[in-house]
Amino acid sequence: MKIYFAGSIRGGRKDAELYRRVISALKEKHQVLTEHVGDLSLSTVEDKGDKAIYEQDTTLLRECDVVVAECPQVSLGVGYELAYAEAHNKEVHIFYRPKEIQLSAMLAGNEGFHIHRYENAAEILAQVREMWN
Ligand code: 6IA
Repeated sequence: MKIYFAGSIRGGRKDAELYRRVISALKEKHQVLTEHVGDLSLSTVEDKGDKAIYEQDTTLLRECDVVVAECPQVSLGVGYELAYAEAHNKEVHIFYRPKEIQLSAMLAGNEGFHIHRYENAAEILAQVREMWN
């Protein structure tokens, strides 16, 4: 399966290490199209140009089979990607920590999205492996 992993970039990188671990778990059995989201060395300022990023990511979103989003903080880009995925009839899975954030009603209220709650890294890694391995 081709998986598009979405996670906050300009919205904040505090969970980048967790993204890296989730991506690594998904890669045990599948192809992850967006490994850069978990790359701790990437700068959020010096990048390759916004137009190129938009073109690349929307192409990958059309190409993927499933979208997996980790939502520890508010990210306009992730919200946009989820709506784009829905418009292209992709299966969408959203993971978040209810003790730390209130998920937007525009995501939580969408019955087409699969919403998963977790508390810590071990829990999300177990959920991901159970679902896709
Ligand atoms: O609004 P945000 O920047 O938090 O949006 C994050 C989402 O937009 C991610 O799920 C990515 O798929 C996409 N995105 C945002 N910036 C980039 C980007 N910048 N490269 C690829 N996708 C992006 C280049 C370097 C970056 C990894 C630091």
